[in-house]
Amino acid sequence: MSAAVQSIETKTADAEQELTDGFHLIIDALKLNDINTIYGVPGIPITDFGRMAQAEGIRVLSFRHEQNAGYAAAIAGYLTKKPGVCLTVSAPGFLNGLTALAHATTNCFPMILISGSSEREIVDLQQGDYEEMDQLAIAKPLCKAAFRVLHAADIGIGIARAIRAAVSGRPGGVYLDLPAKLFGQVMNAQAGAKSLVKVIDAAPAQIPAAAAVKRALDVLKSAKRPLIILGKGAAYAQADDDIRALVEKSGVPFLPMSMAKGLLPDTHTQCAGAARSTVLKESDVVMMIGARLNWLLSHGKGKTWGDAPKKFIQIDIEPKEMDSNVEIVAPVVGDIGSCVSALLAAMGSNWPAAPADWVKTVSSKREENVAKMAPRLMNNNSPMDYHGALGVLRIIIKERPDAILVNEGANTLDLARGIIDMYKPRKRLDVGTWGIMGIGMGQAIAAAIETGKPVLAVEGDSAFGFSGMEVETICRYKLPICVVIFNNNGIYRGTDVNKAGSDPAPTVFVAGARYDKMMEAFGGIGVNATSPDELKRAVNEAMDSGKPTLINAVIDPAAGSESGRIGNLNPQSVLKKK
Ligand SMILES: Cc1ncc(C[n+]2csc(CCOP(=O)(O)OP(=O)(O)O)c2C)c(N)n1
Ligand SMILES: [Mg+2]
Repeated sequence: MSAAVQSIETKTADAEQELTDGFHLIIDALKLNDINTIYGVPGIPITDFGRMAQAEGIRVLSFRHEQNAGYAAAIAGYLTKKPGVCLTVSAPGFLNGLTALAHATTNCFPMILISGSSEREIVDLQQGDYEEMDQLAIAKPLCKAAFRVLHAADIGIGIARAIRAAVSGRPGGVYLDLPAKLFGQVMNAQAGAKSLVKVIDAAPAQIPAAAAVKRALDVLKSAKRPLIILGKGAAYAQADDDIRALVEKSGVPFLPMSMAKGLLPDTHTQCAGAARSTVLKESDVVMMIGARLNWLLSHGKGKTWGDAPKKFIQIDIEPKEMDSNVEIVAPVVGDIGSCVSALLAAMGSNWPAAPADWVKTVSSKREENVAKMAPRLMNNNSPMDYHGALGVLRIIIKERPDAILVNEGANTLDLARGIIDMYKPRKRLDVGTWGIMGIGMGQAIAAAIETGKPVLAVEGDSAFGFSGMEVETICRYKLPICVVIFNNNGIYRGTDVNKAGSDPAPTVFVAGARYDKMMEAFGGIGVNATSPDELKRAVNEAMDSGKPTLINAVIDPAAGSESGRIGNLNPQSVLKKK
């Protein structure tokens, strides 16, 4: 090589070293803030970004549909208290991710949806650009905050704002719009490095007022029939030891909401899970910790809550949550960890025992219900009913309390929630506030990635269908996930008939489908299980091996009920009854 050529090459290399660009600044900003995993689907304008992020050591998990990547990011946020990141292409990919963003916001999970977008000048003049859409405007009503970055020098601030918005106060979804042009924008590397922001104390503690804490304890102390309700906000807080200490010091029966199961073991002597209707009806003071009085708790009023007057104490980070449905006599506003530790401290060392007659009433009811259920869980019928199949899964989770249980469906969800006891915090992931179908494979994948623990996904056959293609993703990344499909040939039941024509009824699927074959198509293990014994063997094998497995569990098509436990929410036609 001649000296002249060498000198030109060196000069070019020096010049390049002094430059950075949008691609690298985004990667550096994420890494600086300990965001090391991205869930997404590639395409214009983010394909190269994904490659570069992977090359720079970020784990980039490529899905088959953005909605599933979004659900993965949302639950990653819930499990880690860091925003889960979902990366999509413009318009259609963005829209596919948007359901997950809205779901994250509704469930208070920190998540950032990052979408590439088209040329601003063309989009704003509506001149028909490639995948033209005003994504920022569309995302805004569905998330906590939405930002767009136009200049490479603002990437650091843009990502810092997105992170802070997602995790501070009540967590939720954030949208970050990155136009295609931004990725290739160059700037001086030193100035670029300086423009990055490491977010300090992203979710600052919010300490409750001492007077609010005292008021809450005075109300709790006055109770004759107290109850504590734990919501997934309490599980999110990762204040597990203090929450357990508070519940145990009070001696008060506690009721875990679905994803709060395991915060204290469901087998704990104070757990009122199996006496739910009794405690809701008969309690006189209810302390809610990170739980909301929405439809899942019948809005805190009506038949479910009985006739006796009730006083509500509510612990929540969001002041607007108070009085949302009924009067809250003792609001305690702050982050759950700070509130629970303040309550514990103020309870002192001689907190009175919970009223013994009430504790006895609750535990007797619970024992009665558990005893009633026990024989139903031991049947070995073939085809299986829900109870026989769930009876064996219940034992498997008892023997493997570290495993993560993902659960969706109608009957498959409601019955599994009631039957499968959880023993550790944040081990049960499910459909959340909306009762959304489709979270299954995304949650299972993120749970395996974020925790490294084995995952058991218990899925209705309809529920599974919403994210079923991600079994390829599970096989590709060789994740320790065992999917069990409760195959009853349909939605709620597989027995409906269309009396008016030859099309199948809207709630039924192909009878006798073999979902296990789907897994085999991608090199995973597929099993067809027709009895609880077979199911038990197959699940244990999968959990031991850690190999991607899908078990088609054949359930009696007549076993379920319409809409599982929430059939009462279906509107009724007067005409139908004529
Ligand atoms: C996104 C979304 N679409 C539709 C529904 C309505 N839905 C509720 S449960 C359910 C499926 C229930 O069937 P399956 O998963 O097979 O459970 P099964 O009751 O049969 O055990 C559907 C479609 C929903 N909750 N979410
Ligand atoms: Mg079904």
